[in-house]
Amino acid sequence: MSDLLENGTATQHEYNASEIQVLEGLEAVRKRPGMYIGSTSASGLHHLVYEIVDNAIDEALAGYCTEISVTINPGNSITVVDNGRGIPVDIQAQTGKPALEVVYTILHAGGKFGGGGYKVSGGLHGVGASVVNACSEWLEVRVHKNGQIYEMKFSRGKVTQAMTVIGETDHTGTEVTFQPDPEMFEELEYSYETLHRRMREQAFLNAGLKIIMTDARPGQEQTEEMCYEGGIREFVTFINDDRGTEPIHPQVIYMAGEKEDAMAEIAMQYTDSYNELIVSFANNIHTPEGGMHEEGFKRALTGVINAYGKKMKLLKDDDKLSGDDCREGLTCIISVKLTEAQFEGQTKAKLGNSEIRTLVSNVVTKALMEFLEENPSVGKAVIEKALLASQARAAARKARDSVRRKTGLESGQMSDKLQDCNERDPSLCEIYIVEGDSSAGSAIQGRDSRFQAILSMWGKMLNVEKARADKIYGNDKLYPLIVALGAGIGEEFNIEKLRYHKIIIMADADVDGSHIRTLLLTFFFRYMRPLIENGYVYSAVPPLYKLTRGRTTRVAYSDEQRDAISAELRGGNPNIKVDISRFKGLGEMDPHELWETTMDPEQRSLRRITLGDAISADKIFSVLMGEEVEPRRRWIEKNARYVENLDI
Ligand code: 1YM
Repeated sequence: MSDLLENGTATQHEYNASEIQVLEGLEAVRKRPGMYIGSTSASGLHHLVYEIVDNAIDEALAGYCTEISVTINPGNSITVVDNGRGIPVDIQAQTGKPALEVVYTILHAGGKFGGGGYKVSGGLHGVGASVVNACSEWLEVRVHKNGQIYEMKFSRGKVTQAMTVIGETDHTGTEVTFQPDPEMFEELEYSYETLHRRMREQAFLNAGLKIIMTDARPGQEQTEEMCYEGGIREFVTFINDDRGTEPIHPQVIYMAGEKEDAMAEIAMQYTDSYNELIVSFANNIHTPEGGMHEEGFKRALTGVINAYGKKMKLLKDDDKLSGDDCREGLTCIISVKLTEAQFEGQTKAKLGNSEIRTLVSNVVTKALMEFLEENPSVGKAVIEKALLASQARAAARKARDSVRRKTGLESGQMSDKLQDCNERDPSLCEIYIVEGDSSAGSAIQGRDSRFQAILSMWGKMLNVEKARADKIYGNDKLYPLIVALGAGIGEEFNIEKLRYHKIIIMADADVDGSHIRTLLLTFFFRYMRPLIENGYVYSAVPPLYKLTRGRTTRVAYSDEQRDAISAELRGGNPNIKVDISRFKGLGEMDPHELWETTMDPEQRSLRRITLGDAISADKIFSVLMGEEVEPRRRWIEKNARYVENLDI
């Protein structure tokens, strides 16, 4: 085997196990795409774009590329262009093929390829390019290099046009266009929103890099140029603006440092919100499950705030601010770059490198103390805010204790809103959270009471955004839910005590349903986050249509499925009448229907809620329920068609 160097020459090195992959070729990708791009649904489809863009961003990190453009073309092909050096086109000694061809046709393990590159780049040197090629009906690359334009074409991973010089050029760069393979993907339509959000995030993370996002599909034409000289500082300002939270000090605090081949940068600002928002990245990859960089940050923050408070006599000797107190209202971006990032956790979205904890902690300890000492008015505001949070937490504890005494939380007395199941092993138990008494009635009759419990929620739920923890504990809507789950709440939450390992939100497929889902997710996200992190929260998927032909009845969960089933029931005979009716709501289904379509483990479909879902819910919630009028107005205008009936 050989490593390809920047100039296209090859060096010998020992064959090792990680390169066995190379031998599998791209057929492996086509056989099991999920292993390489996660899924073949919308998320996998968008992942293709990120793989190509990542190569361009690596080139920017290496210091050679300043501009990247991403275009959704009519027909949902994608074009990505960068102004870097251009992928090497030299003939590789070992294979006798141009490097360009090797990059696009050979599946290679990360890091093994390419000698150059920035020390702390994603470090993958185009590993994704061949995967994208394998997943594309067709893919074309044009490289501007050495004054010439080289072109090469592929279909489903195979070369259809060898590398050809098609003209001359006065600049360098790479241009890739691909059409995702309809044989592989269930979803073929790109979402401008999704790509735009990701590109904006990348523009914030790579200060000064210009990213141009364009939708060229007829009727949807739009383009946006994104370039943030301030990098993650501007990211913090943007988030606070977007959420409508008001900063309590004018400037964003920025800290950065590096050690050996790792670097860390942190931008933070306190706001008047009661919630913290820490968003972390490793090598520009979002790490929603946190990890060592977040740990290092939190540890240092708590240490510095307490030490500063004591030093400035803003805290008494026996005052001690907890981590949560120190983070209330904080918006923070942490971005680290390192050579060999280890991703762990359920969704490989948690950073495991422990050396990063020390780096981040050292950077924050030093820089934050300096900042606060130079800006005593900010220091004072931060300590006062944390003290208030601490007092609220004490009040919450009191409220919780009193609730416990009054209502027997300790004795585990369940509310009459819960119809429990017989089984006691949590791993076998499910709880359906149902809105409204009529749906709850059907669910109670339709369920399998051996392992399915039903909790009915009713009326308007508490606005979690506007309430501190002390109000949450005593709330009569949330209380039955807290008791039923049995694991406590907030700092005291103990997943070991959880009584059900499937918590299923069953709400209608309409605006009100999505409202209650958003409320519940936000509550779980803020007060019972391990539920989501452990993958215990689900959303039931009720059917949308009922199709009847004679005595045959079927249900459909989407418009496409409705059309397919309707055709199937007609059996190619257009004269046969199939009756199609729309389910208006769960409350309308009889218990038997509800069991068959939505609750029977053999037939139902459940959607597992991810941390990402919860974060989006939290965001929607903050915007809709927060104090600020302007972001709410903007959000409603943008999403008007979804929120017609939403009661805010
Ligand atoms: C629109 C997608 O792929 N740009 C790109 C890729 C590479 C280079 C430059 C590059 C890298 C190196 C040297 C190096 C890649 N090169 C390779 C490999 N844009 C896009 N721009 N010269 C150019 O890493 O040393 C893989 S990707 F391996 F051939 F060097």
